[in-house]
Amino acid sequence: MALTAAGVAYEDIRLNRDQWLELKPSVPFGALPVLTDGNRRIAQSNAILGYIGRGHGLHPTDSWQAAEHEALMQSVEDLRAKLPDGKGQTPDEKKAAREAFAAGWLNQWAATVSAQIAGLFLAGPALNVADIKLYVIMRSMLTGTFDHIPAAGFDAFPKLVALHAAVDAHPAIHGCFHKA
Ligand SMILES: N[C@@H](CCC(=O)N[C@@H](CS)C(=O)NCC(=O)O)C(=O)O
Repeated sequence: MALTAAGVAYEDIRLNRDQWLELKPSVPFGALPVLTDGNRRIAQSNAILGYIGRGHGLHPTDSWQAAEHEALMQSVEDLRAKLPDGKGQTPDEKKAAREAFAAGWLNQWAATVSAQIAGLFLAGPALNVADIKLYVIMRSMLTGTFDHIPAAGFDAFPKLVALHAAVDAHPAIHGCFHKA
């Protein structure tokens, strides 16, 4: 999505399980995504987003503001790590853990992020890669990717709802999820 927003030609390579298991040992940190640019390779989604953003006017040029955006992007990785995955739990235990997470950690995260949104996007009227990062995690929650995370979870945070809607409607992003 960042490359699409940047207007860069790219190849999106998706792997099946066998292809991934073959590639995994050779990939930095043994995880995806990985960006290849010429003969160089970089892993970690936030490093990839920062690289694309800096090169294409989608990341703040002010060093402090860029660090603030990077902190927000990192908080999304924290969110993914904190989300109870239900392993070793009964369905009822998983449900309770997810609901407690939504009411607690996730609610606090949303309040913290919301307080940093200038509006419409994070830094004002222009899209940045951090907006895309926030959009993707919110979208997965709003579309029910995670059981027991209420779809109405962000309703108390109108700036988050507005940012999500603005990224979704952005001409460079809209086609990624919505067919014409
Ligand atoms: N912190 C990493 C997380 C990467 C990650 O969790 N990748 C998952 C997919 S979302 C993965 O490669 N899983 C397959 C595996 O570990 O074998 C990032 O932001 O890129």
